Amino acid sequence: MFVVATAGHVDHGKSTLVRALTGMEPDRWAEERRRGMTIDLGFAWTTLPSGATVAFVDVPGHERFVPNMLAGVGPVPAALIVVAADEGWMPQSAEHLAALDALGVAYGLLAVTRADLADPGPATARARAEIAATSLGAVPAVAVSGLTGAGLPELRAALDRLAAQLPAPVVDDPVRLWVDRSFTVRGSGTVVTGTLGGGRLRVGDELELAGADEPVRVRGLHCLGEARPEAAAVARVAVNLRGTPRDRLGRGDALLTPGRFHHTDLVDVRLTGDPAGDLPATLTLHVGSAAVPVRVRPLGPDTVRLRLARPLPLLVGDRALLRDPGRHHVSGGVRVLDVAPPPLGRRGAAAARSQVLAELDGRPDLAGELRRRRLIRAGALIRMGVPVPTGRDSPAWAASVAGDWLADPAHWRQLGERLTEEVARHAREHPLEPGMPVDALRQRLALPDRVLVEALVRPPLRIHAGRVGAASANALPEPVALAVSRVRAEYGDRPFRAPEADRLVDLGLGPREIGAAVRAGALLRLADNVVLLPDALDDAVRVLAGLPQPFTLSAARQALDTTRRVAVPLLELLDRRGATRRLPDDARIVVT
Ligand SMILES: Nc1nc2c(ncn2[C@@H]2O[C@H](COP(=O)(O)OP(=O)(O)OP(=O)(O)O)[C@@H](O)[C@H]2O)c(=O)[nH]1
Ligand SMILES: [Mg+2]
Repeated sequence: MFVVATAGHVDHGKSTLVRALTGMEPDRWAEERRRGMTIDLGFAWTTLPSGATVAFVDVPGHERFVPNMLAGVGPVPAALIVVAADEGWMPQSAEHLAALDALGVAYGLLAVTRADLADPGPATARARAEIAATSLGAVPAVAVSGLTGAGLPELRAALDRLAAQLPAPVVDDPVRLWVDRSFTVRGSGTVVTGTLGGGRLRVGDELELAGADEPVRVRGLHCLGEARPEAAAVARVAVNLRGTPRDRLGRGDALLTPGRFHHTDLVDVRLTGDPAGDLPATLTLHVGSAAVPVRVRPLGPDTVRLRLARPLPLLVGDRALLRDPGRHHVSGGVRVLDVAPPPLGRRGAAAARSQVLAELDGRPDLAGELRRRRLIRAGALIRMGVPVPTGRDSPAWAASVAGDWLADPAHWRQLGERLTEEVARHAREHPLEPGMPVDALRQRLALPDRVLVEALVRPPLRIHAGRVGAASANALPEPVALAVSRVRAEYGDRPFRAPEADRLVDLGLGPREIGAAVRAGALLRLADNVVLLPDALDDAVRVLAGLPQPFTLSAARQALDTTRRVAVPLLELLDRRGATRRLPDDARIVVT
């Protein structure tokens, strides 16, 4: 299937032509038929001589309904431009063409209608000249009459040739279905329609809907009136959604492959029409079927920052259109350069940004993104529309540095150097600590994720017990190591006697030294100033297990040959570790 949108001035015969080609009524509303005028989008389809199916999105020509027209052409890559032979080129012929040009539509046909009323020659010549100056370039022209049917076979043949020219859709792409209609079908619930430009939809798929917390599920699919288990781009589709109330979504919303799109209300774009300096401060941005008011901030002769009134799922490289609704003026097209641009708080930031934007062309560029963002998750880049190669063909610099984090190679090297410096500085300032805590390092280096710190640690540095230090960092500073070995020498044969506070002072074991020895596992702290050698715990359990069970505090104290100062916190520690259990009468048993 291929999809073509009509374009052209009011009353030039667009709907008549679609009706003549398809036998279907594109004007769906009674009011449209009563007034003989299209108000909203119409949909009709037919089979061409080659067997290809063409679906038309028929748009209104009246200047008041240009926003509806834009919602129809936004997602459609080909246009059938209609000009009446008897009226010739008119204002909305020009405005519609400007819109197609702004969106970069490159495939089209010219149909000069009402050829039974006037010589189609002059209208054809003028229209071809106007069209040739746009993204459509030179297009084939066919003179037709919707009334007599003259020229219709030629137009069908021309449509077939157009279909053959269109680039093949990318069916592996994520789905971004811009909704152009939503309605309720009795017994089925909410149905939305749209033009599927890329990807594939299946019954049962879960899709993301901006602003909804829960994914929405595809309950049924129709293509051109027929139920289908799946639909691949390009296609006109009607999607029945399970459990989604009708008022939750409408024109301008998008159904998305979950997790594949970045919703943004701030984008930097390149203009393809009026220069940045000529734009008013507020305009309407049209993209897909959406129309959103935007505030415009120039950042260069042809680059601007747009602040959207509501977020949209936009990708780098997207084409969109800016229009001034008050003046009925298409200001021009935009190409999205950045969907997650940096804030411009600092002095000079805008000027620097404008230089960066001057270098961008809207083509996704992984190396450039890494250089500018320095550190980013692969998933975040993909959601911006920047593909991240994986597997054997991907360059080494595009490999993740940790988890799914990617880094600019120069920045990553620099971070490694800074990490080493920070660890060395920490060691100088805290000689008794066995290394710098990973989280402190994460904060010093302003890294968003702990795994990045871990990935930056290289020998001779290593991570031990949540700290980064030299591999020998849990060896104690010499004076502390000496003091501990004296404790061992003095108390080794009476392991449950703790040195008295003044003895600790004599040994040079103040609170900081004790802390260092405890962290290094060289001493066991029972309470302030109550320390034992670390093997004392296992020994104590052995001794206590030899007592008649249950045993009292005093029996334990005697068996361990120690004082209450040691016995009380020692038993409490054994309780906490589950080695002993305290009974209601304060006696204890050893847990075996
Ligand atoms: N004689 C003649 N009349 C035509 C032809 N095509 C359309 N008309 C008439 O022109 C009028 C407008 O036709 P539509 O098809 O409604 O025009 P449209 O471009 O769809 O108009 P909008 O959707 O409102 O922009 C109708 O009265 C048609 O009958 C034609 O080829 N020959
Ligand atoms: Mg019409």
